[in-house]
Amino acid sequence: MSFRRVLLLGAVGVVGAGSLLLGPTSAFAQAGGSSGAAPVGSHTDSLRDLGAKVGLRVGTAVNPAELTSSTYSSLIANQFSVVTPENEMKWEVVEPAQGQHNWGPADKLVAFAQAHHQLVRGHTLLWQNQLPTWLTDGVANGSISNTQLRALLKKHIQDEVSHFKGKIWQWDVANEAFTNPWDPEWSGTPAPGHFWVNHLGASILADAFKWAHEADPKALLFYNDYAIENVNAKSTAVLNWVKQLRAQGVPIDGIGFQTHLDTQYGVPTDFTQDMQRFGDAGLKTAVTEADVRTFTEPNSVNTPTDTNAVAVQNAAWKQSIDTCLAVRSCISFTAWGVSDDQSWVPTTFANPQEGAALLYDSNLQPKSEYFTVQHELATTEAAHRTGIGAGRS
Ligand code: 9MR
Repeated sequence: MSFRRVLLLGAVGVVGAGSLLLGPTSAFAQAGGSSGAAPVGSHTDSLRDLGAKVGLRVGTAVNPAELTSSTYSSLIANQFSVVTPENEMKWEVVEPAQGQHNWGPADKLVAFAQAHHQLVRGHTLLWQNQLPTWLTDGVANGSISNTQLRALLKKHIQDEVSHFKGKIWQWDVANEAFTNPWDPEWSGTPAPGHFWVNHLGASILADAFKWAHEADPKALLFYNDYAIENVNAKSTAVLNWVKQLRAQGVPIDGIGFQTHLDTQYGVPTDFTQDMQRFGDAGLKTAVTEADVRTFTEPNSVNTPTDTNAVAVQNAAWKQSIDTCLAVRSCISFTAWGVSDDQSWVPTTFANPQEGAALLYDSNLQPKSEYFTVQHELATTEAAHRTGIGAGRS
C-alpha cells in the first residue's frame, strides 16, 4: 500500500471515529473534531472533567522542559488532572553527582501542577535503570560496598520523598522488580537479575516502602510494573508478593499497571478481572503508563503500516480505560506522554519501527484514540470513587 493511501485512510479513520463516538453535543465535534482546533479551552469535554464526574483522575507523563510551549502546557492543564514526570524524578536526574541535588526540573512540574489544580504521581524511587553513573560505577569497581549501597538508597529515598513531602499523591516506590515468565531467570519472586535484589536481597523492597512512608506518611505508595494486565503468571506472582508484604505490615497501598500495549500482542482479554483481584485484596490500583504501539512506516512516528491497526489500538485504549472505570479501586488513568513524536516508543522500537502509541499526533491534534477514551469517560455508568484528592485514608 502506498504511503499516500495509508495517510488518506488514516485520516478517514480518525474523523470517522471522532464524529461517530462523540455525537452532536460534543464541543470538539462542534469545533470540527479531530480536524479542527486542538482540544484546549474545552472544559466540559476534557478528559479531566469527564473523569472528575466519576472520581477518576486522568493524567499524562510530562516532560517539564516542554512546558515552555504554550500549546503543550495549555493542553496538559486543560485535559489532565494528574501528571507524572517522565524522567525528572529518577535518581540519575535528581542526583547527577553524589551529594549534589538537581530538583529543578521536577520542582517546575510540581509548581505547574499546583497552579493547575493537578495532583502528581512521583516516579520512581527504586529502579534498576536510570541510576547515576557515580553509583553504578562505584558498585562495579567495588568502591561502594553493599552496606554502603543500602545506606545510599535509604538516603536517596528519604531525601527525595522529604523534598517533595506533601506534594506527591502517589509514589511509585519500586518499579519493575520482577523479571518476566519468558526470561530464563524467571523465578516468580522479586528477581534474580535485578540490581537491587541481587545486591541487597529481596527485603530491600519492603525497606524502600518503609523509608518512603517515614518521610511522607500521607503519600500513597505504589509498586509499578508491566506485563501484568492479564491474569497471568507475573500478575499472580506480584499479587501474592504484595499480599505477603501487607500481611507483614509493609506500607504498600497500591499497584500501578503500566499498560504498555502493542497491537501485535492483541488487546488484554481479562484486564478487568485481573485488576479486580488486586482491588479485592484491599489495594488501590492505577493505570500508570498507558500507550498502544504499532508498526509504523519507516521513519514515521504516526503512520501505521497496517491501517487495520488503528482499530486494534482503539480497542486496546477502550479496554484499558474501561477496566479502570469498572474497578472501583482504580484511582487514576495515566497515558505515558502526550504526542506520538515525544513517546519513548519510536526510539526504543526502531527496527522494525513502532510508534503511533499515544492519544495525540505530532501536531498535538487528538487522534481517534483520544476520542475513544473521551467517549468511554463520557458514557460510563461507573460508580463514583472517593478519596482521590487526599493522601492515605
Ligand atoms: O519514557 C521514559 C524514557 O524517556 C526513558 O528514556 C526510559 C529510560 O529507561 O524510561 C522511560 O520510561 C519508562 C518508565 O520510567 C518505567 N516503565 C517503562 C517506561 C518506558 O521505558
